[in-house]
Amino acid sequence: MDIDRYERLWIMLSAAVLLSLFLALVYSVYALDIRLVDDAGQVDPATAAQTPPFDEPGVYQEGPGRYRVVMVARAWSFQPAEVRVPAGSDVTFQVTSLDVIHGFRVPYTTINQMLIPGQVSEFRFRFAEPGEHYLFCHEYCGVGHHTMQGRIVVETAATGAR
Ligand SMILES: [Cu+2]
Repeated sequence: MDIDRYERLWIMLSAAVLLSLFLALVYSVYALDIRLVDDAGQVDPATAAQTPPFDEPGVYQEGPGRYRVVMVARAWSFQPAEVRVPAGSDVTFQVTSLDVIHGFRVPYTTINQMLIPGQVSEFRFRFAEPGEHYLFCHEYCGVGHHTMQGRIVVETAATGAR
C-alpha cells in the first residue's frame, strides 16, 4: 500500500471541498444576490417612534422604480402592515423594532431578517413580478406572535405608480 498516494488524495479532496464552498459563496453573492447586511445604524427603541425616519413609517419613492419602506415592528404588528409597490421596483426596507426581537420574513424572496431593538435593519429586494407576498415575524415574540404579519402587494407597473 502506498501511503503517500492516499495522503495526496486526502489533501486534494480537502482542497476540493474548500474550493466548492468558496464557489458556492461567490455564486450566492453574485448570482443569487444574497448578502450580509451592513451596519445601518442604531436607534434608541424607547424614542424610535418619535425619531426620523421611524416617526413616519410608510412607502417613499426615491427615484424611478426605487422605493424606500420605513417600517416599525412591535408586539404584535408591523407598521405599515401593507406595502404597495409597482412591479419591477427596487425596494429598500429600513426597519427597526420598538420592543423585543422580531423577525421579518417574506417567503419566496431572499428577505429574511432579524429586527433587534436598538438596531436599524436595512435590506433590499427587487420585486420583479406583480403579485402578493406575505410578510411575517419568525422570531417568537410573545403570545400574539402568530398573528404578527403584513402584506406586500406588487402591483402591475401601470396601476402601481404613485
Ligand atoms: Cu414574533
